[in-house]
Amino acid sequence: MRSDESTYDRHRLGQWLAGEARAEGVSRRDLLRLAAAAGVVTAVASLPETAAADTPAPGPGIVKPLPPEWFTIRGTNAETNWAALRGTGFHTPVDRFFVRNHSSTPVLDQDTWSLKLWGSGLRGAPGVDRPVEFDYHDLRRMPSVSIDAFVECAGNGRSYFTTQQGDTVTGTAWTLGAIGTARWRGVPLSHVLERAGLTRHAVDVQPRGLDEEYVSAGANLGHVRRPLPVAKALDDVILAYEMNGEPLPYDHGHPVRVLVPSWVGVSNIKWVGDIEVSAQPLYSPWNTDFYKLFGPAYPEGGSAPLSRQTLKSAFESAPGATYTAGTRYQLTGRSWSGSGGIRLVEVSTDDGATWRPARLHDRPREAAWSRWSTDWRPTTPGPTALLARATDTTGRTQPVRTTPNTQGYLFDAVVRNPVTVLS
Ligand SMILES: Nc1nc2c(c(=O)[nH]1)N[C@H]1C(S)=C(S)[C@@H](COP(=O)(O)O)O[C@H]1N2
Ligand SMILES: [Mo]
Repeated sequence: MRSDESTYDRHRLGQWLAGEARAEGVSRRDLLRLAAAAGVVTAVASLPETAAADTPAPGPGIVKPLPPEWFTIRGTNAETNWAALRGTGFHTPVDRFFVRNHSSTPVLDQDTWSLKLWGSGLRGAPGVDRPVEFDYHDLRRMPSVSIDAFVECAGNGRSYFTTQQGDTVTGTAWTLGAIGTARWRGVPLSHVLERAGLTRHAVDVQPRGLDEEYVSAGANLGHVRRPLPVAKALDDVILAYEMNGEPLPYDHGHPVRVLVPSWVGVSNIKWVGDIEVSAQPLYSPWNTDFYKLFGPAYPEGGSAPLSRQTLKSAFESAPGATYTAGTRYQLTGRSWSGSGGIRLVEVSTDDGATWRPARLHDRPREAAWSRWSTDWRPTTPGPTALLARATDTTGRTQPVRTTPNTQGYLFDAVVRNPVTVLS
C-alpha cells in the first residue's frame, strides 16, 4: 500500500512537473507533500505562492534547484555557468551539472521501472515478438563498471556561431556550459545485449526515453530515441545507474540512462525504458533531421549522423570579468575532445597577439576533460580578450573559425572572452 501510494505521489509530481496535472487537482499543500514524498522539497518549495493557483509550472520542468549563480535557464534546459566550476574537482558536482531536457524531468520509481529489449536483432522463436525484460535489481546484480566521461550537448557553444562568426543558426543559444564530467557506474550494454539474445544480424540499437513525447513545431515526434550502430553499443556503452557515487538523480535519467562515451549528448538517452535491437538500419528524427550537419558546405541530404563530439576549451570565469592592472591572477579552465585526450593548451591574454602554454593538471584521457591554469598579471588598463586553444592527442588544434551548419552543432573554434583591465 505504502509503496503504491508513493509511486502514485511520484507519478503525480511527475505529471505536475510536466505541466500535465491541472492545478485544481493539486493544491500547493499537496504539491509540497508530493515533493517531500519524492525527495524534491526545495524545487517545489521555492515556487511562488501563485504557481499553485491555476498556472502551470514556471520555468523548466527540472527537479533540482537551479540557483542563478550556478545556472542560466534556457527554455526547458539549464546551462552550467563556467565560473561555478572553478575550484570543483575533475568530476562536476551533480548539483551544478547542466540539464538538457526535450520536455521535462519525469520522476520515476526504480522499483516499478523495467527495461525491455526487443526487435529483429534478437534471438527468439520466429514470429514471436516477445521483449526480454530486466528490472532495476536485475541490472544491479550484473557485473558493473565505472567510467569517467563527459556528457556534452552537440549544440554546446552554438551562440558563438552568431556572436563570433555572424552565422544564422537555430536551436538553444548555449555558451560553453552544456557539458559536465562525471563518474558513471553501471552495466556494460554489451552484457545486457548478450543476455537478451543478440544475434550476428543486429546492426542498430535504439534506446528510447520514458519522458513525454517530444512535440516540435506542432509535430509529435514521439519519445526521444536515437539509434547507435551495434559496434559502438558493444564497445564502451554502459547502462548507468550511478553518477559520482550516488543513485542517478531524477534530472539525469533516474533510474537508468545510457552513457555513450565521447559521443554527442543526445546519444546518452535518459530514463531509458526500452531498446530496439534491429537487423535493419533504424531511423528517428534524432538521426535524420537533428544531429546531422546541413548547410552550403554539406551534401544535399546533410552529413552522416553525428557521432563524436569535437574539441573545445573554456575559462572558469564569468563573461565580461574585470581584472586589476598590477595584480597577479591565476586563470583556470578546461579543454576536452571527443577524439582523444588533450595534449596541449595555449592561452592568450592579449586578444590573440601572443600565446603561451598553460599548465595541464590532468593527464590526457579519452572522453574526459583536462583542467589547466596559467598566471596572468595584467599591466595595461582597458579592454582585451582571453583566448584558449587546445590540441588533442590526434594532433588537431582548435581553428579560428568553424564551418557553419544550419543547426549550429559542433562549434569548435577558439572562443574570444572579452574582459576589462582596470587601472
Ligand atoms: N530521454 C531523454 N534523454 C535525453 C534527452 C532528453 O530530452 N530525453 N536529452 C539528450 C540531450 S540532447 C543531452 S545533451 C543529454 C543531456 O544530459 P543531462 O541532462 O544529464 O546533462 O541527454 C540526452 N538524453
Ligand atoms: Mo543535446
